[in-house]
Amino acid sequence: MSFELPDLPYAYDALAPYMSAETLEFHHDKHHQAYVTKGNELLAGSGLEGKSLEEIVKESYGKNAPLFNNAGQHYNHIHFWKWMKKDGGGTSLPGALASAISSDLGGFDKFRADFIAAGIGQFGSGWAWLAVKDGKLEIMKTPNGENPLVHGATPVLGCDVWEHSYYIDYRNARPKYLEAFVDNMVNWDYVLELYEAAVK
Ligand code: MN3
Repeated sequence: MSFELPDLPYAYDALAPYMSAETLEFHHDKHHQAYVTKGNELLAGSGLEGKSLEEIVKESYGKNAPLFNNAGQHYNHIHFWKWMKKDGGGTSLPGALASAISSDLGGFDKFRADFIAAGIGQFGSGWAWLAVKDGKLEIMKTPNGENPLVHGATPVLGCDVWEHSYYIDYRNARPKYLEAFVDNMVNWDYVLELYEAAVK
């Protein structure tokens, strides 16, 4: 399948003041579009043209770095837009998710602290993740376009910590951006949807 840029699931200014329209215009229209355009160029002739995006990500990992970087980032960003919503975040989680976070990760406060620490601790560009591995939730971090799929896990929430995701709104204050992501932007209903699909 060839890659296609999805529309944002909300208006460009929907996440302000936590993520500005200017950030979303650059991040979605320029950065994500570039992964799509470059990914399609690299997909042609790679032998993976007929595969799903998830298969392309997993099968190019460690074998075709240029294709992997762009396909991985395409996958990550498709979900990233859906992992946020207007008036999202905070502690009102759907029950099944709250109880899994409680049993697997020691409760919401510990999840929040560990997820933010993963994003702060990712040196340079990358992602902080909540993923399901062997039926349990785990916090992970990965560099560049990598994601939990290539580590035998299923991502259910990810925060882009590339500077292009926060520099316009937060300058170098990555911790403040991560706090705003968890407290004011996460779309917990979408996280639950992916969690339920991953554990069934
Ligand atoms: Mn990005």
